[in-house]
Amino acid sequence: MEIRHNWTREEIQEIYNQPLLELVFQAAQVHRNHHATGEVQVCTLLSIKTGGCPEDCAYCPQAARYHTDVNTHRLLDTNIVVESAKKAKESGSTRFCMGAAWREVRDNRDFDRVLDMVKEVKDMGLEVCATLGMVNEAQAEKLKEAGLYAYNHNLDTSEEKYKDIISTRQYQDRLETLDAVRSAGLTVCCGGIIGLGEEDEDRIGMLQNLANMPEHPESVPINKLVAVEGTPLSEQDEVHVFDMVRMIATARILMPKSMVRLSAGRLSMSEEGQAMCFMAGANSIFAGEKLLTTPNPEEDKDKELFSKLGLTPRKAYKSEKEFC
Ligand code: SAM
Ligand code: DTB
Ligand code: SF4
Repeated sequence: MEIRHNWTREEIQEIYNQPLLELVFQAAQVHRNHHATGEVQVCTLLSIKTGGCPEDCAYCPQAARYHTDVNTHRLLDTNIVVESAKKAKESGSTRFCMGAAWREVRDNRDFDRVLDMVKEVKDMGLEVCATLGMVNEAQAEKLKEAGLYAYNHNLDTSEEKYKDIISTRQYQDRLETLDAVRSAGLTVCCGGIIGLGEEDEDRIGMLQNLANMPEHPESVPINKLVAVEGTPLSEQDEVHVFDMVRMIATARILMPKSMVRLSAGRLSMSEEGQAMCFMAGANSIFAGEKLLTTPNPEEDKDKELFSKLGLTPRKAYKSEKEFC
């Protein structure tokens, strides 16, 4: 099947609103045609600079203006980051993602230190990803030169809903960073969150924006809100796991070759719920007991789940061409 970049709102609505099991069946078929089913990419996250962020993202425990009990810290020492990457590799991760609670990257010594971290982690044979807020093209190029493989920058929700969730920047700012990342030759990791109080229309709008990019993001993380006390969304009703399944399945059908990541929110999902997400085409997870600041399933639990489902971790830097 051809890879499309011209999906209409109506086509996506039709896919998304199908009876759930029909949708999962279709997504599983697309998944089989483009990926080695049973293979799941295992990624580890590390917050290299935590909290104190000037932005006001309503879901985020790291925004300085909300009173959350996140342990804030400045940029970690490079050797701590490298140690953590070593542990991640030993426990089977092939991708290491470093997150900083910055509004944007500045051309200062901290950025030079991040470039060193990227070099060292890349030399360990891990796919290195970073999520540092907004970047311009020159900064994206420096990251690429240092050996960065992917840059994470999410659209999070639809353009219409965005202003209800974040007031300190605009959707257009996100798109500009994504353009800079692409132009620098980095791979793009871009997805969003459900559970912000959005409508189905917003979910569909976000998926349309992702699927109609000139090149699909190589990774599409789908997060379920982890409601954190102190943030404006702390009292938000939890979304049903079937909504995650529906999002993942639709993303899989629209962007057949992308890695679709079952990201934040797994701790509140049953094994059966997660299995259904894998069936719907999710082929990547974050492993390790912590995401950036919130808990994630323990390593042993995930190993058990992989074993029960017969899933195996995917190799690093494996291209889909190897499958076809
Ligand atoms: N500061 C950078 C930025 O905003 O791009 C990078 C870090 S930020 C924490 C990365 C992504 O994590 C956000 O875009 C959002 O999708 C996700 N995220 C943050 N807090 C979350 C939460 N409480 N629950 C689920 N996902 C969350
Ligand atoms: C993404 O889409 N999800 C990850 C990663 N990209 C950086 C972050 C999830 C954060 C969940 C809340 C926390 O632990 O602070
Ligand atoms: Fe800052 Fe990123 Fe959190 Fe927004 S999501 S408050 S930009 S760390």
